[in-house]
Amino acid sequence: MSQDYRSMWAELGLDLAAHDQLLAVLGQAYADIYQAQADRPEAMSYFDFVMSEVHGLRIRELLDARKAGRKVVGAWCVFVPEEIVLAADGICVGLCAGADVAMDEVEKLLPRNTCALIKSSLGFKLGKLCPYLESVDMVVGENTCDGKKKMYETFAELTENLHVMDVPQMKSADGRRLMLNEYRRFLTAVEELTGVEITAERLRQGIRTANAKRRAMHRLYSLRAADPAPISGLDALLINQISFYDDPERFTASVDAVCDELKARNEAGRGAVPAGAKRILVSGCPMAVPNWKLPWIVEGAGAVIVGEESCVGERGLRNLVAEDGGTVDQLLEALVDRYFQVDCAIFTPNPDRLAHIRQMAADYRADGVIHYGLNFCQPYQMEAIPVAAALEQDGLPTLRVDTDYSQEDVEQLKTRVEAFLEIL
Ligand code: BJ8
Repeated sequence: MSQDYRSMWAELGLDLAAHDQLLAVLGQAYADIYQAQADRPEAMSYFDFVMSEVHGLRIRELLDARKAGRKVVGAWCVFVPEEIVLAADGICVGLCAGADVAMDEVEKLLPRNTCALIKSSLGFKLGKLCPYLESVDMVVGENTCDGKKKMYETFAELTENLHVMDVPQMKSADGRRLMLNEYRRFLTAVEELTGVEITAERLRQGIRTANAKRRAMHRLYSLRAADPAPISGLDALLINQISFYDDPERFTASVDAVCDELKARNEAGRGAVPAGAKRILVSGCPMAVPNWKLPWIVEGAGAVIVGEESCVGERGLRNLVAEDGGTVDQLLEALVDRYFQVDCAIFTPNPDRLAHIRQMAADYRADGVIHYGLNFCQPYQMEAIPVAAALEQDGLPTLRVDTDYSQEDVEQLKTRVEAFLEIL
């Protein structure tokens, strides 16, 4: 890493020694998992580059944008509408939450039996390890699961720029009204932060940019329906993960370049794995960088992941926002129309999620489903039980995996995944 980045990290107040260690672990994991893959699409080199610069060049870009007067907003959840930030010429980025860091400090403030994603979100702040968190003008927390809600109370004491957004728990008329009011309140907060008045034209442009990104990802998802699958699940996950960090227009063009290559691969019958490899749909909790453990195990066992029913995947990016509203109010309604369809397990009841898993399994011709739950994630772990029972009834074998960010259970998971692949 260049000295330039070290002085940048020092200015951001990062703990340089711990950050060096984190980058070393991340770099090693990346080399072991990604660079070890054979026959990757050439256009993945762009995403390799982004990953290698995820704490470097991208942070430099954010800081340069801030110097030029733009504002940066960070979020952990796909309920935060990026379109509103883009409409104010802001930049929306995902915040680090995929690795165990500063756990000793975290467990002084949160119970041990809190999910790894929540602990990690706080750990990156306490350990001064996330350059995104230290580069943003506003952090948006959302009242989704109970663990996150309560963690934000702790987080609020560590930062001055936290905006907490309420999120409905039921898909009722009142729930919809709540979401609309909260998006309106967020729009006002973004206007105040940026000093930009969000007009209908600006909001429509923000929607177009976010939709273009989603369209490119929808194209990627559909290309994975081919047998042999033209891209590994690991590479597809990486692209999904990078969608949270990258400049949206550059990202869209880079996904399209991958898709062009995958289309040619499909036409030539060339796959990332041999035809007939077992096809797996992964469903459940989001996998943030560098959480590649389960896909690495599944694909290391010779199967291929053909879809992610996850917020770092299709749950987070499916459905478009209507672009034709003539007023800010109409466009806000259109945003709610789309985001209200996100079938996160925090909703009760949540039948749409099972319907979506079934649809994805059919579209991508999955041989089986692996339900991925993070330990102590009540919404997804509890929903996994009826979801798995319903899929089994459909004749779709389903494996429930509950894990965390540690490597301690790797051997045990390998054994379970291999046994599952055997029965498919
Ligand atoms: S819309 S999935 S990104 S909330 S794993 S922290 S649910 S205890 S992440 Fe999520 Fe938004 Fe929903 Fe998607 Fe809680 Fe579970 Fe932890 Fe979770």
